[in-house]
Amino acid sequence: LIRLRDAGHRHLPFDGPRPKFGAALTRPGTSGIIAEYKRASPSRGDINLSVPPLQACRGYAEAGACALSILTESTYFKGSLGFLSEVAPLGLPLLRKDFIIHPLQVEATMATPASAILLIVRMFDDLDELAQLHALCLTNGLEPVVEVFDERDLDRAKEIGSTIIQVNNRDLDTLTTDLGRCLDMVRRKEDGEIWIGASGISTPEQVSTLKAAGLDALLIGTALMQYENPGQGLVR
Ligand code: IGP
Repeated sequence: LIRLRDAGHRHLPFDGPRPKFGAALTRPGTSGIIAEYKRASPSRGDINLSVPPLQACRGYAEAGACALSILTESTYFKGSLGFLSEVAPLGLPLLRKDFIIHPLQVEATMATPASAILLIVRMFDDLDELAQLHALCLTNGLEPVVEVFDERDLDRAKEIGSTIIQVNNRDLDTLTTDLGRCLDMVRRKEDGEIWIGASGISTPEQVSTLKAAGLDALLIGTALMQYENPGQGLVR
């Protein structure tokens, strides 16, 4: 059971700028790289607990990342909602990465400078619940990024009208990654959709292959966070 850590109190919405996330991924000349701040993960344990969010993300920004993904989940990823405000001064669009299942979590996200929020199709048995959260994000001006793992997830994402689709290459049971998942699924990309490939990406060759296959943007975490200064892992 996922505790609603954010749900304890009411929040005032953040009223500063929320740069557009989807637009940043498709703007002409963009690197199309979403760099992730992830201190730990279930598959890797501790990855980098020493680099503070602002230092890591400043490096990402300087190396040309077009957006940032920030793990805010505390138990498995050692994240924090506060990281979003820490890195907001960099001016890049921020994606809140967490396990979102309840409207109060969307409300809590509105109190942060996040532009986008991850909704994982697998977390919902009831498609209506996902559709309602998706709609709630849109009404609040938060861009929902809908994560799919297989064809059935993708059917469901399309059914609710998702326009930003993230394919997770990681098998949630074995925690292994297979880039073939992105390559297969992107064949179902339609006009008006923005597609993100995520997990297990670590080389410039993989980036080129995935982009050539039609993915608009690629999300990279572990391969960058392994560096003492994670921005070093991104070559302009
Ligand atoms: C990043 P990697 O292999 O580059 O560290 O993967 C990202 O895809 C991964 O953190 C992720 C994730 C998630 C984390 C994808 N979907 C959902 C938490 C919840």
